[in-house]
Amino acid sequence: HPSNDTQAVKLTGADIAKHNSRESCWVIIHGRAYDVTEFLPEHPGGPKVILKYAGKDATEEYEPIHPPDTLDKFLDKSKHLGEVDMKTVEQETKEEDPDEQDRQARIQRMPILEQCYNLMDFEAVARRVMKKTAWAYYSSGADDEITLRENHRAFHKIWFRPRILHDVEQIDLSTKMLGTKVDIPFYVTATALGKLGNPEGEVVLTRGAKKHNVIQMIPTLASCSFDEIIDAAEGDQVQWLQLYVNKNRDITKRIIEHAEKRGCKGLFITVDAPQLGRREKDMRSKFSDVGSNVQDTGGDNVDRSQGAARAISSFIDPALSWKDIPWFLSVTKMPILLKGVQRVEDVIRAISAGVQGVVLSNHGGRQLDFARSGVEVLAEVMPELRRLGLQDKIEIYIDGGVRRATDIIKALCLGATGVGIGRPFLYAMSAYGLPGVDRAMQLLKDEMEMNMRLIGCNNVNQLGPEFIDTRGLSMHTTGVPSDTLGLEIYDPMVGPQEKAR
Ligand code: PYR
Repeated sequence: HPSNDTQAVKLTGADIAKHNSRESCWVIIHGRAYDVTEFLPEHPGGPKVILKYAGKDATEEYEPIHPPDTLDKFLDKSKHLGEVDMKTVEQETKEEDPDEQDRQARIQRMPILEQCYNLMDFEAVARRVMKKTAWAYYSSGADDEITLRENHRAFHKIWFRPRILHDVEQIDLSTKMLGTKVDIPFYVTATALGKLGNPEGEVVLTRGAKKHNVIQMIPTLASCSFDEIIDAAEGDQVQWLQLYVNKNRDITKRIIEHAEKRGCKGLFITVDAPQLGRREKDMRSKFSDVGSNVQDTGGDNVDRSQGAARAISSFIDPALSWKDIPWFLSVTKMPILLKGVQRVEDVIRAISAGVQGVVLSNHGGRQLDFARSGVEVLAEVMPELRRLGLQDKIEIYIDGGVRRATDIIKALCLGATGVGIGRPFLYAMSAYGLPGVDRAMQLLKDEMEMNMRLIGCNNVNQLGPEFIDTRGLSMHTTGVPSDTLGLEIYDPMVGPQEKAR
């Protein structure tokens, strides 16, 4: 059959349409044809979702969840069949999908960006204008989503002890994270599958982070390729890498070495996800595709009926252990941090193991339900480190539930160097693109400047435990789960409204 790029005559829609079965399955992606017959059983998202597009154009479904180098990496060149004359490809008359029509109508009625006054407003809008599968993947938490809620709720249990009559004319929010000066003590933490929310994907976050001089942590499971996200950075912009450790350590080593070569300034090894948690909202949305740019395992034993998260994570090594840490330290000069530490014993062990930092995190409430919030763990960790004289041996970050600058300030008072923020920027990006991310970050800066003044501190070095009352922090009262986070805890923004039927 026609060979790659040297073909003189383009393939036609009719040529492709003939190969519409499991026995011979061709698909069109971005105007080029691919023979995926032999690849079907290996597809980590399962063969079914490909077969749906056998003999057809699969671009729309494929695009958000596959990094651009996926086909080059995972499909032998002999299966790249060449260009298709797209004029000859029959345009599918799309079934009228009432849900999609409603969504489009809601998009028409979106509030203008300036109506978003805080991070939760972006969530409220995103929830109504994102595709259902995308919303389900981003917003879901593990099991009953108790930890998901607790992450934000925990900040409500910490109260301030502001000081008065301290000259607060000058406020400086800047700090240093792993040696990098940043404008405000948060970073954009790693979240997978950015193109589900925005066709441009993670590079939108890169640009937002540049504008506000904060660090972006690049996810292993990004929709964009790692190099695209690195290339989107400008000047001396600093990025870190979040790492899922592959069962095949050669692949992991290549990823680490490449990241170091491309200038990443920190390696955050995820340690709270030997198996991805059950996110039932995601499972229900019947997501069945794949989005990793790194896994090459998979095969027939992959469970394909469990949502996006499970489909993209089959390569993660559940055998990862403390024994592996010296190996990581030996293969890179980047600072290594453990992301997902959840008790003081493990922080102390991390210090002994020689890593430079930890992120106290429960993976945004997506892993172990009833894991405690990062901020509560922080309150357990710091007094013990101070008692042992270890408080300066390591940088401590937290993530999970940060929605307000007061949350950031509380974490810093307890002793964190900074906080990671994930979902809010995804929601801002999904609803409003880069301007949304820009505004979300600016809102945090404005909130933080004001709140620093109100508690009587000029800069982050002045923040300390004396400014907070944490007596309520260990109280774990758990209400009946209900989706109140972005919608009901304060006077909500209006719209986008459902269309009257
Ligand atoms: C998540 O879905 O939480 C991942 O980290 C992939």
